[in-house]
Amino acid sequence: MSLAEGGRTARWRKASAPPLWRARRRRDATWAWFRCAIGILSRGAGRYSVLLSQLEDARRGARGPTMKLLIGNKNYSSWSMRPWVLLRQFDIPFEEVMVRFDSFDADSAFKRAVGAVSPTGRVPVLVDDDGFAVWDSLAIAETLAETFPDRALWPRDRQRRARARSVCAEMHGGFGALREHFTMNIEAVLPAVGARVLAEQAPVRADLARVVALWQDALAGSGGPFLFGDYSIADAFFAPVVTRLRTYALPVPADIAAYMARVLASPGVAAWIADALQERTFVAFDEPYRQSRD
Ligand SMILES: N[C@@H](CCC(=O)N[C@@H](CS)C(=O)NCC(=O)O)C(=O)O
Repeated sequence: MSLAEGGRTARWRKASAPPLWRARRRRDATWAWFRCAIGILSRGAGRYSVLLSQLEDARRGARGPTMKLLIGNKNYSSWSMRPWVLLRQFDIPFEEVMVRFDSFDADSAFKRAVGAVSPTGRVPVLVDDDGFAVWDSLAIAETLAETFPDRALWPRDRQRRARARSVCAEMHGGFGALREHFTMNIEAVLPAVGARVLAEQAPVRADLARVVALWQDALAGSGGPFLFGDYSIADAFFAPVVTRLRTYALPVPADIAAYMARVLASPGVAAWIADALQERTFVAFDEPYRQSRD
């Protein structure tokens, strides 16, 4: 049988099919067209939303990055580091406004500048395109995640996202002994201070053990390379802890040393560290043993 004959046969079958079959075939065909149209439309919508976000980026770029982030000295300001590395890591355009640390007295230049945009008088502060200010690192991270939903600043998976939020909140409200005894000082190398504090301070040892356990659990659960798989707010939140462990040469297991190396090499953190090393100011009350940074 030739192809032409085959075609005719098929047409004939279709024409002479009983009315019920014809109705079913019509319904199936309509349904298939409907599904196809939905598929095309939803793929189109996906592309459309990507296009929209690209246009939004272009619009921001064309007008210049107007979203501002007020930060402190990069060598010392661990809370400022978190949203800054997040913005850089996720390629979100912003303008950095550095307000240098001083005495923090009520009438100091720092307090006057930061107090003009935030009632807390502390950095970081995010000031959006309309001049609306958001203070506190965790609130800023949440705001950025909400403003840029296409970037997955939090993990996409619901449970991983919940865990990431838990550990960020834990970092934000805890690890007091580690933070008090090992203030962030990116360019310093202080292994003797690290060893002494670790030997003398049980709460610091407890904080260190908890950080290591937390990172190991997260990495085991996600498989890495970052705490919850891809880089997320959680990694930005622990980035200043990574620099502290390095500054004070605290002992960590090999898998944690490898995670720290990945964080230090990530573009946002690497850029922050490079800038911190360029700074020539030092904060006397953070480093009473020092006269200058030269
Ligand atoms: N909970 C705040 C803490 C902010 C904070 O303490 N920032 C320090 C600089 S790292 C600050 O502005 N200190 C000024 C002061 O203590 O008066 C956050 O997460 O952003």
